[in-house]
Amino acid sequence: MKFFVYHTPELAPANILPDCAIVVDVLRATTTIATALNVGAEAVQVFSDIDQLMQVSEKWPADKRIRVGERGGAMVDGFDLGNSPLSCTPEVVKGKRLFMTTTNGTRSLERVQAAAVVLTAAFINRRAIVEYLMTKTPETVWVLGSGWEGNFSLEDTACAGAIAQNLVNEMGYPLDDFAGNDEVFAAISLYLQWQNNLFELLNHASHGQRLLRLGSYEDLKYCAQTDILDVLPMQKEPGVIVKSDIKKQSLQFWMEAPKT
Ligand code: 3SL
Repeated sequence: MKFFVYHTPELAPANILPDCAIVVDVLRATTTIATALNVGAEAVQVFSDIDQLMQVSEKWPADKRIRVGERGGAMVDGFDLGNSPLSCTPEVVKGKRLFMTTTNGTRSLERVQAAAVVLTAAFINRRAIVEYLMTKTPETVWVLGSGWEGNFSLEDTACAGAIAQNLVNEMGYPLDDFAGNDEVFAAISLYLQWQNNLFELLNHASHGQRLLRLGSYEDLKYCAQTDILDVLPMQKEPGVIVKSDIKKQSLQFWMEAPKT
């Protein structure tokens, strides 16, 4: 496995795609996606463009859709929810499709949506992602941070490092063979520095500070937790992310396979 980290979608190479692309937007799109799917949302369909979201969601039954969106951290006018993962309770989202648009996370998803496998990751579902990679061992893996309007964000690269570090530990890969670019070393170092203080890291992050100004302290606390949800969000068709059970089937196969 060759593992690459790109801090933002703009930094990923053009015209090629990996076997498996993992999009990260810890604050907050991919944390919200994992949370919504974990409590029974039917799917999350992502759009970078608000008008396109309105057109597509208009055709969906009104009682089965929720429009979720933010710009600059604040809820889009006329939408049902902003992008807080804490709004995604079973009462609100179970059985429904979330039509989501966000400033950065949905753009990253669009950048890699043609890859063979597209997953979304955050700290809260890091372990589910690692288990998938351990069982499927794709040849090339990209972790794509979402950043903020083209700029680096601490939390996304730290999450990429959390995935890489856990994988290297579990699989015993020599780091020099595993790392496809220098960013992998940087991401692991960042994670190791902050792994026991992720909430503090999110408080230092520029988007964390933006969210705190908007009153989202509880969101930051929630997004800073590691491995609390066993959910694997996977794209089933371009832009449509569902909860996959592939990870469980594969892990069971891996554990039961006769050792040679
Ligand atoms: O930029 C994004 O995609 C968002 O997740 C930003 S926010 O945290 O919802 O404001």
